[in-house]
Amino acid sequence: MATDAGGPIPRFPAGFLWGVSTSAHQIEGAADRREPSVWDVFTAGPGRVRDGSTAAVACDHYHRHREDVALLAGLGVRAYRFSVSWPRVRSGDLGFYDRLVDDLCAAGVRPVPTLFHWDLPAGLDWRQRDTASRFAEYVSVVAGRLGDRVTKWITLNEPAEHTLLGHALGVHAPGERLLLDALPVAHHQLLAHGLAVRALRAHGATDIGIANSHGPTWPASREPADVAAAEFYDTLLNRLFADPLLLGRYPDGIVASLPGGAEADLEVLAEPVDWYGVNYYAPTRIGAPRGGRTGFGGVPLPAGLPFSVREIEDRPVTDSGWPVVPEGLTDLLTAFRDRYGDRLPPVVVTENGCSYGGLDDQDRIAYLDGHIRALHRAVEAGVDVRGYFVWSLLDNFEWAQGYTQRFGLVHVDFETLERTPKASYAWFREVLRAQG
Ligand code: IFM
Repeated sequence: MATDAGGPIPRFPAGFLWGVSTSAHQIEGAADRREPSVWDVFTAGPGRVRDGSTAAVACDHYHRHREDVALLAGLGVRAYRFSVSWPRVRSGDLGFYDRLVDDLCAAGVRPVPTLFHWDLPAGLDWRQRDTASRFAEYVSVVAGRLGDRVTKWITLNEPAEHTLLGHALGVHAPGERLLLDALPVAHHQLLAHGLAVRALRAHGATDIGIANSHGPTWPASREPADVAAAEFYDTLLNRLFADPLLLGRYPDGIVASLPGGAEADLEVLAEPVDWYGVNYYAPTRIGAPRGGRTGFGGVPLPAGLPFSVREIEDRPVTDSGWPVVPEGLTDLLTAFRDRYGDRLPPVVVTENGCSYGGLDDQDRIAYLDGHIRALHRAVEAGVDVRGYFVWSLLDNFEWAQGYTQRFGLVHVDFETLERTPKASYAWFREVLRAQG
């Protein structure tokens, strides 16, 4: 099976960490057993989610986690990246994560919790600096409870998307439309990251990373206006979130839009991490503003931004409309190595995956096969890559797309909650077996 999509996948270095990812809000359900998050508030509003759904039940992982741990064990992954729900911890229910971590350890699957994956407790706000301190306090509570069994930690998931989609464009929770005035939200999350690293270190943690989303930015043409627009976008998506952590400075032109005193925080933001997590899905083609509305991953962009998003033609697209560009992963990682040099710690691909329907999901197999090979080319080019996590174990609540997009290796019937492994699950299991 591992050879279906084009010969055996080349061998990755010994100790390479193979895993799958999920997040709390997208799979747990049991919303009645925790405090509300900004996503509960957001989805209660009309027209926010494509199919009108909410994550109140989702995959009901909260009650079915044993079945899901058995699926992980059957798949043969060494690690499982999930997220801890801050609202659930605030309601006093750390017991759920205790049970999950115990069951994972018993099954020989390493728990890799993400401490924030967009489900901010309702009432907190990333525009407020104080939210970063509240986050560090919560991280300390979680580390105190789980740190005897959890050794690998992720502070934040994709602060770029949470800033852009949630606070600049308003298509994700909390639904703010601040455009470039959303930049303080980015700074406060990065501050939260640095404070969380310190809190985890205080509990003895030695294996800490972040899951940042990155992708190559392709200028629409060589015209200076297109190149300048692409550089601006690249700064927003890539450098804004990597430079402070890895170089201890913000990219040129950003500081003026940040809260006063942001530069004084850089020492905290640059608190060293043990590895750097990259979520990769696709490149973006960017050109000069065209005056009209343009789209961003299916989301209409307001006029007035200093760039426009252009279509990537001649590529297959997934069900979510994202182009399939495996070599973008090789290019991204080699460009990171070139830009950050010795400052770049070992890299882990903390998410990569695609939305396709059906149980015999040959498109997903081809996608994953292509991207794993592209990752191997980055290894051959000298990038120190230590792990790869598929997004996602289960079909789940895909944010503003509701249940219309299926990213899982395992199909979930959202009426009965029955889990059915797809062809891609069997294929990935064989890949893992072949990798030893
Ligand atoms: O489902 C999301 C995940 O929560 C964050 N990264 C991208 C995935 C697919 O859109």
